[in-house]
Amino acid sequence: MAEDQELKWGRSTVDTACPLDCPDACSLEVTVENGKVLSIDGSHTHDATNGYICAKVRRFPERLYGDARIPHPLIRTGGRNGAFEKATWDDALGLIASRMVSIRDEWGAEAILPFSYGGSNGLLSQDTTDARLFRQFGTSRLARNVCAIPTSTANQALYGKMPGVTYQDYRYARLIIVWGANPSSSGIHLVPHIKAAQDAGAALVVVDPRRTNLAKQADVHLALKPGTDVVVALALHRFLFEQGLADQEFLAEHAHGADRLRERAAEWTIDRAATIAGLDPELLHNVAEMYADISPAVIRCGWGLERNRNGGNAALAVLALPTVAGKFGVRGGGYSMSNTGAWTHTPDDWIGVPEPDTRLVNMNHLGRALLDYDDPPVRMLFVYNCNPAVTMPNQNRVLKGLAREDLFTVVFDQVMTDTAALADVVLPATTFLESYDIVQSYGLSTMQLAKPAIDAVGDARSNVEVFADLARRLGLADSDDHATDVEVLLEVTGSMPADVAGTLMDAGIVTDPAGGAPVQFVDVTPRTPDGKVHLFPTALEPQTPSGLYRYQPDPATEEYPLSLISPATEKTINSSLGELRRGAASLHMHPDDAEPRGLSTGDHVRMFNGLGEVHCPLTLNPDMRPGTVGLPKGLWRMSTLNGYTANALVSDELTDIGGGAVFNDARVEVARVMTVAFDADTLSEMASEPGEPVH
Ligand SMILES: Nc1nc2c(c(=O)[nH]1)N[C@H]1C(S)=C(S)[C@@H](COP(=O)(O)OP(=O)(O)OC[C@H]3O[C@@H](n4cnc5c(=O)[nH]c(N)nc54)[C@H](O)[C@@H]3O)O[C@H]1N2
Ligand SMILES: Nc1nc2c(c(=O)[nH]1)N[C@H]1C(S)=C(S)[C@@H](COP(=O)(O)OP(=O)(O)OC[C@H]3O[C@@H](n4cnc5c(=O)[nH]c(N)nc54)[C@H](O)[C@@H]3O)O[C@H]1N2
Ligand code: SF4
Ligand SMILES: [Mo]
Repeated sequence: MAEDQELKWGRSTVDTACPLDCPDACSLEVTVENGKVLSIDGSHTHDATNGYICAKVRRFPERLYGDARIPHPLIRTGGRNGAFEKATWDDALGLIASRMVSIRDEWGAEAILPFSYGGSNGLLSQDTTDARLFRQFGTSRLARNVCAIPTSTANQALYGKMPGVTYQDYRYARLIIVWGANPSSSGIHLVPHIKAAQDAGAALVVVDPRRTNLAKQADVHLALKPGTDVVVALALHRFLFEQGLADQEFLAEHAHGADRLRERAAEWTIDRAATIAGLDPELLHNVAEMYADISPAVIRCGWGLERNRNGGNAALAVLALPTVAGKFGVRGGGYSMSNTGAWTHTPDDWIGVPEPDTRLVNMNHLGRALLDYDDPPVRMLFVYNCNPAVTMPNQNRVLKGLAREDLFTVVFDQVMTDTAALADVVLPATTFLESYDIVQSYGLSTMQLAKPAIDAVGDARSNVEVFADLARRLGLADSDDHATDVEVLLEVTGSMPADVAGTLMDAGIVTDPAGGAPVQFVDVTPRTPDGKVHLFPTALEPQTPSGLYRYQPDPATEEYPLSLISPATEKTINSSLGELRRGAASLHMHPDDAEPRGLSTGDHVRMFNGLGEVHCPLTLNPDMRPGTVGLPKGLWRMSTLNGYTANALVSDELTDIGGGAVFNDARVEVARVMTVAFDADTLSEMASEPGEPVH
């Protein structure tokens, strides 16, 4: 038997990395037997992974070989409601190319809207051959604003995205504030380091409307009303300034704008902020004292606090705290947010085609773009690395747009998502186990090489190869160069500093230039033009209708009094792996909200507002904040009882700063449809979220 056949027909392990949209970017050991993936587990290549991974990625073989996997290209025949027919790649890409040309000729190339987000978050599967193709063709551009825009705009404005405190350094902190993040679900490798710090005597504060697992173990849980973080953080600023506890020396040396921040904070006494946020003023006062007194103190700023009308100002006010309190300069002190600013390379280094000045569409406005935009109207939507039918705001608008007879929709995905089910052409994509990628962590400091463990399943092809093929068909590619994963891998690594690329290719992992565990203001400093912290980033003020550090009141009405939040769940990563969910997901509600509505666990309820309604089972959960209900993010349409997800209730208004989505700003009412008797299994599955995890 030839050597490669022996490999294919024996058992082997492959070292690779997880590129899903998760801050941890685990290093993986994949066991392959007879050409099929048998199991996936964590390896020790990446210290932070420490040999274990989440349960959902251990289940990834069920996606690889599951019924939802798209085996080959599909073309719909017979109009919007016609059936899919099996097609060859040649037929499918030929059809797409000819439609792109005819749409451009009739409407202009801006009538084509490419639509993508995280998918596999790797450097190869987005912003390589795809960007080159769409830029050259002159399509509309997409502002990828669905996530992390308010927080990253704040982090950029204040600190130029200075690299943050790494997970392993949490053990040096004496005070940890986990603010709007739920790492027990959304970045599990931070949790043991928080526990280690607590074991060594550190205090833990959690700021979250839900009593998460970490909140249960915290010294103080600030169970604030969603959307009120800005006033809570401003009250801490006011306390620091008014009590003479602000670090004036540090401010004078390293920051601008402290006076203007102080002015805006002046109205937020502890009492007033506590009233708005629905908190016990004494608890808030305790946290203010703890933060002033205890060092090293670190704030883990998550993404839960940005997804509302005040999200950008909330992120600004929270991230400004370590500057005002002077918490930098020691290991375990400062903040952690996203580490994307740590590298020197950007996709523009390898795309090689300048971005045209074509129409820019905010992805949160997909429904509006499909229904309302003219000049030109959107005639073709090309979706990849994304599942907008369930993940974007104002789901009814999005679904109505996708139902347009005169829209030509291409969906390129691994599985038959809710968006793919509405497409005209469906293309099968490889997963990270079938192609190369480069995995750059946004929570930690590493970049890793993801290698194929198996051949592509069915007819699946990688993004790199499909967009390169399409470009050739459109006469855009100069030659056959840059058409395979390996060629593009070399091109991307060729744009990086030689030592970075060399270590990545040789060792499979490389640490960012900040060195992996930087002490803020010692090893790294703000990457703003003058190296200072800009506490009052005036350039943002004109783009912020409410003004910087200003609070916009709660949008609740008598008709829709409850806040709906939809946080990450350990069962899926966004909607990826949602096909593996058993049964309907359940709405979680505090018993105090259920009682006056006459609701109990197991009821089939309808949750509604002016935008839409969702039917699902109900679970009473005392860990929810009264007045706030929760349904997990990332549900597929089959996971509720009427085929709509939380996004049917979420408006496509934008955040105060950055144009982000307001997923946690929905206000709703809930009523019973009927009482259903669930079996014990289903009830225990329902009880496990969005309350808490199973690790
Ligand atoms: N298992 C799993 N992991 C994931 C993901 C996933 O879907 N599943 N998604 C990934 C992605 S794309 C992202 S962006 C990150 C997100 O990860 P996180 O930053 O953890 O964000 P969320 O899960 O949206 O919300 C975190 C917490 O914020 C709380 N929250 C909601 N509204 C507010 C508010 O107004 N203020 C405050 N202080 N808290 C609030 C929620 O109750 C929740 O516990 O996770 C990544 N990791
Ligand atoms: N209600 C509510 N909605 C939310 C949120 C919330 O908090 N609440 N959170 C939001 C957040 S934080 C985010 S980041 C967005 C994410 O929303 P999306 O960007 O839509 O992310 P996914 O749902 O994971 O969809 C990614 C798709 O890409 C596919 N894919 C993966 N790898 C590849 C590849 O290599 N090639 C191709 N062609 N396809 C691939 C996957 O199979 C999957 O179907 O959702 C947002 N939606
Ligand atoms: S999803 Fe996150 S925790 Fe799970 S394997 Fe991937 S990087 Fe690790
Ligand atoms: Mo996200």
